[in-house]
Amino acid sequence: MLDGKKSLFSGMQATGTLTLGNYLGALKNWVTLEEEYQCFYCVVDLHSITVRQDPAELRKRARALLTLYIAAGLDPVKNCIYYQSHVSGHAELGWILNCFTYMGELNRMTQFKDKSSKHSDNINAGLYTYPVLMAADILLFQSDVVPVGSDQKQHLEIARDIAERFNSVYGDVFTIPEPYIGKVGARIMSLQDPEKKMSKSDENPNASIYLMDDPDTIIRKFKRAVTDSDNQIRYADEKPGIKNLMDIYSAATGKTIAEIEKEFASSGYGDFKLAVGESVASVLKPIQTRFDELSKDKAYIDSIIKANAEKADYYATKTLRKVQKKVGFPEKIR
Ligand code: ATP
Ligand code: LTN
Repeated sequence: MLDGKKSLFSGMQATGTLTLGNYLGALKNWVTLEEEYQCFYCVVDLHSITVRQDPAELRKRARALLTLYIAAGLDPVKNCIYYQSHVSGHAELGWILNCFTYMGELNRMTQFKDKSSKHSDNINAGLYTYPVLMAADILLFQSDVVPVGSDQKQHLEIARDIAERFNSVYGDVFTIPEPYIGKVGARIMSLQDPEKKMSKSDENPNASIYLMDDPDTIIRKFKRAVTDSDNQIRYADEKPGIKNLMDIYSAATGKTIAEIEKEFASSGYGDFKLAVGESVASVLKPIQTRFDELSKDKAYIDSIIKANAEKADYYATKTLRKVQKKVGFPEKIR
């Protein structure tokens, strides 16, 4: 809770171009939550450097991501949209929480295992303690809910464990956050390997739909999507490719799986793939147009970055002061 309103935090890394998975699994849900919650949406650039980045490229992508949050429909006055690196409380609370996290807990994190096998030349301590910084992000804003895709569930659990551990020593300092995982689109799979999640860091561009892909590219990628050979549009675990396309179509059109099965009862994969492609292209079109307009308005985006960093810093500092006092740091003489 913050100022009597339920609070919400979420973030994305500027590690690549956002995919349809990021949109359907996270961003799309975010837009519906701004009335009910005090919302903080962060571009988590501190997290991004757990993998080596080109500095100019990171800065560019981070700004594009922040702009995309707005283009996707987040009102930057109602929602606090900002860069993690502009609010030093994230790193400061992260350090304190490191001292309340066990190595055994971190050893169990699947994202660490995945990322360290992908980046075996750079298994750094930041990659290992990533979930602690993520816990700090969430707890800094006394977040009640955290909307994420299902791959982040394990990180949410550790954030709750850390908060409960801290509270059990020092009293009720942190709100215990709940994950908010949308019903449709929580796990969009790769178009080339439907056993794997669609990911912005996938090397194969045909595996992902990027939010900035033009309609022809989108339709072509869906046409090439890996499916099976029985040519029936049926939602079943043994048909992961078709299941994924049905999930995407459902999230893009609002139709239920039963409605989709009925609609395509007498169609083949070709027609279905085309319909999925067209529905996705039409969902993305207005976001792309808005993104292009916003990107040209440097002064407007700068004003949002400045105002929201101040707002986020205000709330972050409030929690941080409380935590510093609890753990026994001396008060600053002002
Ligand atoms: P990376 O490839 O760099 O690990 P990513 O594509 O997995 O990135 P993140 O930045 O880790 O994306 O995630 C941003 C948000 O999007 C998170 O809430 C995450 O759960 C959600 N998300 C990511 N991929 C998917 C997906 N395939 N389906 C649904 N949600 C997803
Ligand atoms: N780990 C998340 C990004 C992230 C996040 C957060 C999400 C960092 N801090 C706090 C929700 C809340 C990811 O990789 N998707």
